[in-house]
Amino acid sequence: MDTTHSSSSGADGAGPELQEHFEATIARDQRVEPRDWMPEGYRRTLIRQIAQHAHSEIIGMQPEGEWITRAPSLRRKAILFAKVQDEAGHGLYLYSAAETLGADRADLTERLIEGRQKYSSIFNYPTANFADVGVIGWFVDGAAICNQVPLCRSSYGPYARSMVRICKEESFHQRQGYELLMTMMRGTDAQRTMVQDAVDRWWWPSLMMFGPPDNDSPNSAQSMAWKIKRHSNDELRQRFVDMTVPQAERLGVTLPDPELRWNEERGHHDFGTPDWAELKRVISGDGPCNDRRVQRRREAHEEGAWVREAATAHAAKQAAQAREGAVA
Ligand code: BYC
Repeated sequence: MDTTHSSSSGADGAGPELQEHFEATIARDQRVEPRDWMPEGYRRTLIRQIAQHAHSEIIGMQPEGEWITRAPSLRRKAILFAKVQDEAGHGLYLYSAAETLGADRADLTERLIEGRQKYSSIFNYPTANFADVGVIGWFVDGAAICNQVPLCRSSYGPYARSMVRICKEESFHQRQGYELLMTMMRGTDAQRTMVQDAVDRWWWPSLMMFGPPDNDSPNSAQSMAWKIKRHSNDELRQRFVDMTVPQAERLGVTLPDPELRWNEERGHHDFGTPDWAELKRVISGDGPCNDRRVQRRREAHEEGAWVREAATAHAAKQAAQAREGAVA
């Protein structure tokens, strides 16, 4: 059967054999690859999620990046530099994965800086002190691991494969954050206070990273049926809470939720309800740092125009030389 497909075709009106082949691929837990026929909704959903994910990695460089010049030692500076660079790399793998679906990277960037495409709510909060760098590593990268390890089994091949390396790097990021906090907790009272303050500010926004509750998540059912997502938002949020509570005890900090307790019957921790109105506000552009983050991204894009122009001119020159060489 011909499952080859160009990005301009793929209307859902394709023959039943193509539809059946796609559904059988999903049912057998096999991968859908770029040249396979796929329903237009599947393609659109993937571009939406992968682009948002890529944008999150790139915008996510900012809150921590602001601390590179202020890191307290050369060692901390080198670690932070490496982490922020990794995030740039993650963004690039993800934009490449989106391109295999026919998306244009320049167009995705335009959508981000014009506010037409989303990125993770978590990066719209400020980083007030150096402990925030540790807490982002521990909570935000920890949440990213919970969310993204299952995406290594996502049904779309290029997305799943990009997740494998990203998750390995996120594990390193989480550990560096936790190690930084361990060091601060062994320090002075003032350092311990900084850590607890950062934990208090980042806990609830971190829980919101997993998205709205399942009963208010319009995309989950279809994305799970297509095996793009493997678990619901609430399942992953629960997994994150269960993973983080013992780590907090070990570290010696208190998670700011009076309702947090072990539920023997469920075999999970019960926890309070995040402020879903706050999540909606932040997603719709009204968080503490939304304007600043997008403005910075816009400036970086404009400042980088000469690099893109130079690279394009260089590629054109190389291509012309190759053509001349082929003729000679
Ligand atoms: N923030 O139906 P739902 C990182 C949107 S990068 C903003 O549940 P879905 C890192 C959602 O897009 C972390 N928007 O959606 C980087 C949808 O809007 P549209 C990023 C959110 O897609 C640097 C609407 O709300 N991770 O780890 O089924 C340094 C309804 O939601 C959020 C990823 O992108 C949010 N928190 O599920 C350190 C992972 N939540 O498009 C670390 C991949 C929801 O319908 N993405 N929305 O207008 C996913 O797993 C899923 O897309 C989500 C949402 C779980 C996030």
